[in-house]
Amino acid sequence: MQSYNHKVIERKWQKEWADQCIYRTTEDPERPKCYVLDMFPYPSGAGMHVGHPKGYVATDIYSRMKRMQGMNVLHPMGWDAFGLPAENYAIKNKLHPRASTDLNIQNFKRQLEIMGMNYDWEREVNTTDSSYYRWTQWIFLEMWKRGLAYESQEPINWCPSCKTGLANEDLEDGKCERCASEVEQRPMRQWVLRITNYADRLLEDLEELDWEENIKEMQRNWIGRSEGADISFPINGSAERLTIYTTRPDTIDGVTYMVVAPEHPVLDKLVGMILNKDEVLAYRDAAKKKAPLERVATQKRKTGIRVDGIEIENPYNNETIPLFIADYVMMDYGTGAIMAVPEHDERDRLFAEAMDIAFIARPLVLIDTVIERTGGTKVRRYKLRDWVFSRQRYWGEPIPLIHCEKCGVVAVPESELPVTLPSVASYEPTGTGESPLASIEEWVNVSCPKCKGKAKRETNTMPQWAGSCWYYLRYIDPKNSGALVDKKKESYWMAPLGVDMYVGGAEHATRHLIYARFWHKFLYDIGVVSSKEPFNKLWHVGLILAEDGRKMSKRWGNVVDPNDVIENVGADAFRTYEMFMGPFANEIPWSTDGTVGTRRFLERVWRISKRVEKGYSHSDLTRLVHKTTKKVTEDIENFRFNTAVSAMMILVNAMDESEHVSPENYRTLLQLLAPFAPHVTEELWGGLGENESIHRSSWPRYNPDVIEDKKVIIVIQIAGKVRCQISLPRDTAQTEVEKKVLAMPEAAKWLERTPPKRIIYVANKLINFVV
Ligand code: ANZ
Ligand code: ZN
Repeated sequence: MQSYNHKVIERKWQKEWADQCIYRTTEDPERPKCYVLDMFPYPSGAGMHVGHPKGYVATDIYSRMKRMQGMNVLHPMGWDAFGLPAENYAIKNKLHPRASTDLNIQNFKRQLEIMGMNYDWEREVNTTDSSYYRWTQWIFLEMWKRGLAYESQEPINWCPSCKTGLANEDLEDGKCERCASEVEQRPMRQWVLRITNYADRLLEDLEELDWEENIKEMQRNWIGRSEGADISFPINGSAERLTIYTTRPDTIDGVTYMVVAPEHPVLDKLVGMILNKDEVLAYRDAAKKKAPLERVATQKRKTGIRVDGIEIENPYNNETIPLFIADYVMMDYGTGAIMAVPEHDERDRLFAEAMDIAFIARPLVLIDTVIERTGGTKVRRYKLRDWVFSRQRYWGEPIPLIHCEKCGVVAVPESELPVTLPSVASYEPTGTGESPLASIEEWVNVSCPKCKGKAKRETNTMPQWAGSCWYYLRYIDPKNSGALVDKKKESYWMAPLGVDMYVGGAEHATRHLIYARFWHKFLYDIGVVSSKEPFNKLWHVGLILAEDGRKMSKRWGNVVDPNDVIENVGADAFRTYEMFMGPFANEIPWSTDGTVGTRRFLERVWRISKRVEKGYSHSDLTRLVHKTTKKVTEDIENFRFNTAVSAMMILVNAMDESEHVSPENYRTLLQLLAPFAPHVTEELWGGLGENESIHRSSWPRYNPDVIEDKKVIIVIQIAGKVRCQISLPRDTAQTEVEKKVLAMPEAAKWLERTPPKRIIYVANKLINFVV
């Protein structure tokens, strides 16, 4: 056999697997299904760096093992390709985003192919294909028909540099997540999805999911459900009352002041009574410009001013208390007003200290007493806001609605979907609140589907998150032109609990993962899907940092290109290294030396193939093979890939030290390693005389008795040659061992003619018949 040449082997097997379609998947009711999914990539112009495929390698390994374990595995890949980066690139380079997107996809796909991934490419989806987004539009319309999509004029987050409205989920510390600009509040016409209708289910159904607790907790906080009370406080000298929301009615006796959000309408009603009106209105104007998250950030010093001339009465103890206006109270949460208890509430304490307001320590009161005495009502509230769903940009799904002068908003008839994106001369955002589509008159002006009168298309587009809300359903039936997904196929792959394994970045915990769960629940309600939740099991992938410990970025010049690594050490060593780096969910710096280490490991596996001989067996090695099988199986199942690789390294050391390696033991090693290093194991497998692909062989089983040392493997030597072996309880008496061996036809046939002269027994290891 030749020496290990990864370039030849990897190219050869990738071609062979593609030619033989070994990863093609179809529904098979005879076999249990396993749906293994990656968060699909956004194909950027820069291509992938070594950090991107870490999750893909993991699911590749997992899905390969599941297939070898006899499951019918669905493991697809596709492209999340609408969105700002492609559009910004188009603006800069005067290239249609369609063209740059297609180029980027080709490049990403090539990169995944040279990694030896086992995707069924027949099922590839692309969110920017009109045959795909036709169904994104269809889902939107179904929501609209049921009142779950509505037009709103509320002030929303506006990014002045991206020139588009944004959802709360698109902000990071009050800044635009894309370009880091300070976001403003701007009243704008928007399409909004009523995700809050699903808040309880989104919260409660988390309990059933097999997700990491920290991700669930991030979702719980994002949804932010609380139980409390609305209590109305009389305003002295006015018929108005101030209603506040509190989660701690029991602290009402300790209230020392009240606060309203700067936007609170009660200020307008009381304006005649306010002595420092100018000051109050100036504060209100200044607060408008601040981003919501900047206002609530606890580390920032709280600001506010007293509203002079207004006195409030505590309905529980009739004490008179002052009113403040402060921007740490948000208009869009609760009632936009609070009772402040500096003794018990950290935010109130900070504000009271800054404003020199007294603290008072009073005992807590029973909640029911408070409710009764103040006439309050118990309520439940959420932090989750409805999803601002329209963008004033070009590269997104057109919202399939028409504005008619007579009929109002009318849906594009289903038969006319998809509403395709027209070509425009300029992709530049207009900044007017309309997308560039508004300038294409022949596209915008249509006749109303209802009255045939003059009408105009909606020119806003959908946000980047739209296409990723349901793509996992399209993989199931990617070419269906009559339905989003065939009912039978859907229930085969999704019932009862949805996708079996889902892997991606933790940055999606409160965006994609909440949006997709919302859409899925909606599709469940209208009978399109059969599981209540889309993703039963979730693993988040830890970042790979650059060798210098920083994030990999063009800006730092520390990006490692997987193509270079694969060129040098091969895809198998690359994949194995990414899994060996450390615990899967941890953030770990890249090491090029590390890839050389896993390459050496594979070279040793290769060299051992030359010492594989029939007729020799080694009971200690066999026991280790059983132990390793158990460990690798359990480790892959639980995403402990690093310890799976170390276990195989220990086994390879032992094989290296052993004079001979039996074909059975070597075979098992190759099978355990096959998901990690699919090419080299396939090559060596062929060397053992196997004709079928190793990736279609059955996953090795282990004997628990052998592992637990309850049983031992005794090698049987006859006339100086190892003939076979037997597994027996540890410390079986010699006479018993002899009896058992003589009862074995494979042993007896060698002893029939020449009975043994002498029998040498090495306890628990070997029995030697000298003839
Ligand atoms: C009095 C009190 C005493 C409160 C105490 C808390 C603790 P969470 O807990 O985050 O769900 N609050 C109510 N509306 C608000 C608004 N629009 N902007 C800012 N803060 C607001 O929020 C509920 C608590 O946050 C409420 O209960 C209220 O303060 C404050 F020891 O009332 B609490
Ligand atoms: Zn921006």
